[in-house]
Amino acid sequence: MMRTLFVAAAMLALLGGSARADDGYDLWLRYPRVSDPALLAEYRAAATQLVVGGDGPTLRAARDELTTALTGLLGSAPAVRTSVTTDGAIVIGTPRSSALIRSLPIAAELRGLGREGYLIRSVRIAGRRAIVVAANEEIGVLYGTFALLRRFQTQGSLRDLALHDAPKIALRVLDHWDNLDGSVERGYAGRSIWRWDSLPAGISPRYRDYARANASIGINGAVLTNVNANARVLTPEYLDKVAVVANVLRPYGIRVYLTARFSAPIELGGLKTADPLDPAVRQWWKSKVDEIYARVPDFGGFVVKANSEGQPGPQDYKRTHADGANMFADALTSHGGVVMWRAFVYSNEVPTDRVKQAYDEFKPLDGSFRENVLVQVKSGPLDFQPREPFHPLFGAMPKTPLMMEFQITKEYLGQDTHLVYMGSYWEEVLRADTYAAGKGSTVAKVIDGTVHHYARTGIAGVSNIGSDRNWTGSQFNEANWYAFGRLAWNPEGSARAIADEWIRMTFTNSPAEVASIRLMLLQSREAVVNYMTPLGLAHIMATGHHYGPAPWARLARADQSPTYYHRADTLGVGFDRTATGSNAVAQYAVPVRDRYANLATVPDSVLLWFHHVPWTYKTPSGRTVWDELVFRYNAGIDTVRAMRKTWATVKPAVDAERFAEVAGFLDIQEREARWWRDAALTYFQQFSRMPIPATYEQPAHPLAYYQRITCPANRNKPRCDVVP
Ligand code: BDP
Repeated sequence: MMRTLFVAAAMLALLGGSARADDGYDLWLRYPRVSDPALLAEYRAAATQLVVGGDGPTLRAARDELTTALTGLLGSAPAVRTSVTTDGAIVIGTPRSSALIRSLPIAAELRGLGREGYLIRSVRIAGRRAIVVAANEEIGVLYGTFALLRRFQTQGSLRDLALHDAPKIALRVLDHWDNLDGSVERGYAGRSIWRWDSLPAGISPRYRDYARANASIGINGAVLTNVNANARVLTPEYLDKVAVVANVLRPYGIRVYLTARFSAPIELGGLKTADPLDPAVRQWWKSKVDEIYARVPDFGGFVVKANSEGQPGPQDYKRTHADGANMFADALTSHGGVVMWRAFVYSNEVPTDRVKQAYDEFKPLDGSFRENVLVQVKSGPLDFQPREPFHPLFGAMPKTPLMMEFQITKEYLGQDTHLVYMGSYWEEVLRADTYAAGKGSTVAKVIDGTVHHYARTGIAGVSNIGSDRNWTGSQFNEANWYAFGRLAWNPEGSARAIADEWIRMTFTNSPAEVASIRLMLLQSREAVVNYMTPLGLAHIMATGHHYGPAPWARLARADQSPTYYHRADTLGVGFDRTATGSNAVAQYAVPVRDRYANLATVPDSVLLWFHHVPWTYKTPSGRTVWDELVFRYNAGIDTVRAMRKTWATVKPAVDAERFAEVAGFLDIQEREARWWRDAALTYFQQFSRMPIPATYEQPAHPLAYYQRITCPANRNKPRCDVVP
């Protein structure tokens, strides 16, 4: 009996697909067979035929995806027909591509959905039951197709469907920090997916799968190259390669963008200057842009990092960021291209708090940018720390479209190995209230254009994608790619709901396991904040690779030094950014400013970001700052331990390969969380001179031990040598 049961269970697992071996390559587009028999029967009945009205490349992509997906989910593909002949048809198309779609009473609803929106409706066509996926343009149909598939994948009901949706942000792009030599700056998932050496002849099958994954979450732009740009990508040789990539991505609604190196007119054009007001320079860029559009007619435009971290820029010629951005804008405008001009600028020669510099430079330029410029602002004013307050530029530039820059690749949050769900992070930033136009002026509403009526809107995510089989360096990092796309589509979306979708599509629909994995995801962000930088600490990571703790580091440049950021001394800890200090807090609108500036109202999550307080200062919990630090570091570890336990419980529902990888990484995460705690606490204890209460684990080693641990400078996989 036992044996029969076991065999039956094994067979079921095989047939059901829920536990098949998997390396993560398929992301959330796995399409395993629906295991619940009743649901399977219902879904099969709803998908007997596929009627595709039209034959454009994007509609073909939708058809192919439906065929692949339904074959996987239901066991066989629906018959492709030109008209509805039985119950259970899925009909896709646009009013232009399909007379059938034109004949349906959906014109009014479609009108409000724009170029990329879609509707999904249960209808009767000549008396037969059908589901219609319709949109104004083919790309909307593709997005609608993925939305319908999401229903199947998450085991939602297909009855009486009446859905419609459209993106709230126009430009939803991934920024690849990929170099032409195949390396990836801050990439932890192997090499670049762009195989420049084999292009243009060699087209990796990955390009199409990348495009499918992006289209499934609504990403419509890809910046192929690093912000620390190499002018070579603008040479004819490379533009031919770029054109081939663009051709593969185009049917999936993805436009290609490039980073423009400001000094390219000198490096490639042989000019003596790159002054943005020099007519020869302007002409050079104009011709270059024309050359690009001749190969890539829907080229998106440029992303520019200028006068930041040693990159050339307009200030080299005593011109402003606006002069620089406008030069590119003028070259691009007749083609419909845009400039994404980055606001990530700081200089150690400017004797002011680094977090103030972007605002100081850009705020006065509000109103002086061309219509096709977006200023791209990082989520926080420093640099993608585990937690920062939102960037004060959001809400401060009513006349300049600001776009969000999130970092998916987790440079400062455990990179490939630590499980950290960024959905929670981004939700926190997007929901923060800037008060720019009164209460409710959230960051989400600033970047979606509601608050200042921006004519253009955009959001960028610094990609975590590489050549690894699982694309992103770990199974759970895939969730961050997914969450970025979903929040880019709707910045008011819920991180929790997005987590649920991802889990159901990526791991299992079984409610208990969905709940367990969701718990892990939703706990993970606060955990990493706790074990790395609690209470508003920031930038105490090791220098260079930013992996692991080094609060003791003091570099030649103060503005890159951990000691500059935490300011620990025997009197206390934290960076005074109130009026008695750098006064960075004054960059926020009232009442945000007052809330942060006042010790009585500042949330303890950003206490040490804004205030320098004595070690004995009482936090809202009643504990001193020192005791609270001890408490938080330990709480972070406890959460990781709990995540490990939870993961162990989902073993039966997850294939062995992915289960083992995640379990292995959680083990590393726990060890490294302890490393973080012990290194940080032994270091800060020199100043606080207060004990770690005996109820807590005590650091295993003296401070000097932690200071000796090194990681490879170019850390892209190998582990740091001795992690206790
Ligand atoms: C920092 C990274 C660096 C990037 C820079 C940027 O450490 O590699 O070049 O940001 O965004 O986070 O330009």
